[in-house]
Amino acid sequence: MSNTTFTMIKPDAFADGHTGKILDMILSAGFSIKAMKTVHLTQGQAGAFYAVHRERPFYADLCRYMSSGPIVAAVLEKEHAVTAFRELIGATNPAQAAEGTIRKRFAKSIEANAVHGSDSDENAQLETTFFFCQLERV
Ligand code: IDP
Ligand code: MG
Repeated sequence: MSNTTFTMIKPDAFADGHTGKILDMILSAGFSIKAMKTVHLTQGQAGAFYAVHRERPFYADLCRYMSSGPIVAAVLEKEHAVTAFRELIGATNPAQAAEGTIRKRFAKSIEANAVHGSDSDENAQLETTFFFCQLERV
């Protein structure tokens, strides 16, 4: 198991001023921040990041939403980071997210669900490389 994962504070949560509260929940849960930056993605960059979802009916909306305003991208460290962070953020659909999770507290909808969290060690590595090494060339 790797000890790092990748996260984004999505445009709705950033615009609503929840960045500080979300980072506080992340730090309080025992994660440390290894890298962090604010970025305003282009629609093309959002599309490249979510390419795995390109056949899904919500893909075009998702790319528009993720490029609608600034986000915070960060690399987090903790033991079993990927699974621990997925637990902290809660289910994709906030209606199904457990009490005490970030999405339960801050998500507005299944799309505008406040935060991203990698779903595997492999994707955590790919997503970190995408944001911190490749983004300017996408
Ligand atoms: P995850 O973020 O919990 O891993 P994914 O299935 O990987 O969920 O979907 C990526 C993102 O696409 C979600 O976080 C959400 O913003 C959006 N999304 C997922 N399912 C739907 C849907 O049914 N309608 C609209 N947007 C969706
Ligand atoms: Mg996912």
